[in-house]
Amino acid sequence: MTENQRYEQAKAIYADLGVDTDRALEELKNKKISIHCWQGDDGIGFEIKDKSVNTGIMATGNFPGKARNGDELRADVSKAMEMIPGKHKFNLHSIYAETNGKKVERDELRYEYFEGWVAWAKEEKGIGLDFNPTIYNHVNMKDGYSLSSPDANIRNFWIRHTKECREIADRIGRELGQKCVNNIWISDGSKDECINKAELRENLKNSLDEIFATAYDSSHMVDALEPKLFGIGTESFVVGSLEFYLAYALLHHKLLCLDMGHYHPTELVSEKISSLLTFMDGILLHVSRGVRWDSDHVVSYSDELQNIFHEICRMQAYSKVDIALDFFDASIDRVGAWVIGARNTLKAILVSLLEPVQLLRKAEKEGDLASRLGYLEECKSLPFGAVWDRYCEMCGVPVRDQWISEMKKYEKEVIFKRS
Ligand code: RNT
Ligand code: ZN
Repeated sequence: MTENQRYEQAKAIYADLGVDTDRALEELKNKKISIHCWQGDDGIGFEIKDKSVNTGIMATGNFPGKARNGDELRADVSKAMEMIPGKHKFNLHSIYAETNGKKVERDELRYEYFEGWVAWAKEEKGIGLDFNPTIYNHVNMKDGYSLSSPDANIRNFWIRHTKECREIADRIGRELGQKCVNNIWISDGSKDECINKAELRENLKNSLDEIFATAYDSSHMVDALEPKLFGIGTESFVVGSLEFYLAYALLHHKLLCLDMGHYHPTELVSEKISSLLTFMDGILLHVSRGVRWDSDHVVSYSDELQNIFHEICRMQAYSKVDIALDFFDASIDRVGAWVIGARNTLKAILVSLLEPVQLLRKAEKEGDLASRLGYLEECKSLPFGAVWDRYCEMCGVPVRDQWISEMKKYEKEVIFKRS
C-alpha cells in the first residue's frame, strides 16, 4: 500500500468522527517550534574565558564530535532540520556570540556578534531566532547568586548583561521580521536551608524592574521568565520559583515559561495551562522530559507531552503559546537528539489537531460521560501514524525511521571525523 493510500484510509476514519485531516495538516504547517542551540554542544558555547566554572546546569555524556564553533553548529542543526518537517526557529544563548577570537565579557555583548546567526537564519529560508541571556557557568555567579545577589556589583553586572540581551533580541527580531522571545532563567538558589529568602527575592524583583525599564515593540521582542523548583546545587531553595515569576509576569505582562522538567515529579504542566491562560497574555513552553531528579532528557512521545498539546488545542490557544525545546543529552548523537525531540513534539501537536473535540464537547455538555471517556480512549488507537507519515512526505523529510540511516551517514561523514 502506498503512503497515499494509507493516508486516504486514515482520512476516512477521521472524517467519520468529524475531523478533517487535510485541515489539520494545513494548521500543523503554521506551528513553529524553537530548536535549542544548546543540544548541539552540551551548552558550552563559544566564549573565550580565563576560567571555566560550573554553576546551575550540566550535561552528562561523552558522545564524540560535538560542534565547536558556529559553522559546525549551523551545519549540524541544518542537518537536523532536514529531518524535521516544517519551518521552525532556532534558540540561541548569548554565549553563542561569534567574536572572532576576541575575549568579550557577558556585559559587553553587541548585536554584531550575532550577525552570522541572522545571516544563516535568512539563508535557511526564513527561520526565526529566539534568545537567552546566559546567567550561569560564570565567575560572577557569586556564591551561586546573580540577579538576586546581596552584592550590588554582582547584580549590576547581570542587569547590564540582561539589558543588552533584550537589545540584541529586539534587533534580531527586527532584522528577521519576526518575534524573538528573550527568556530569562537564572539558577540562583541554595543547596541547603536558606534564611534570607525574602531579601533575595526582593533583590531579584528590583533587578527585573531595572531590566524591563526599557520598552520594546512586542512584534519583535518579547520577555519570558522561567521558574524552577530546584536544580543542581540549589536543592533546598530557588529564588525564581513558580509563585515568584507567576506573580511578576502577571503584574508586568511578561510570558511565563513552563519547563516540563521543573516541577515535582507528580506535578504536571498540562494541568497548569488552562488556569494560567485564563489570566495571562501568553506562555512559553520548554518542552523537555524530567527523569527522577533531572530535568532535561530528550523529549519522548509521552502522555504528558500529548496532554499539554490537547489542553492548548481544546482551548484554541495555540496563538498564545510559544513552543521551544529544552533538553541536552551528551551521551547520544546530538543531531539525533534534536530530531527525536522535535519530531515527537510535532507529532503531539498533530494529534491534538486530530482530536474530535466537537464530539467530546457535545458528550460532556450532555452529561454523557461514558461516551466522553469512550471517545477519548478510542482516539488513542486512531491511525494518526498514517497522517504523520503523509506530513513528513509532503514536507520532503524522511518518513518513519528513515531518518536514522541519514543520521548514521552524517555521523560517519562529519561527526566522527571531528577530532
Ligand atoms: C534550566 C532551564 C533553562 C536552560 C537553558 C539552557 O533548568 O531549563 O531553560 O535549560 O537556558
Ligand atoms: Zn528550560
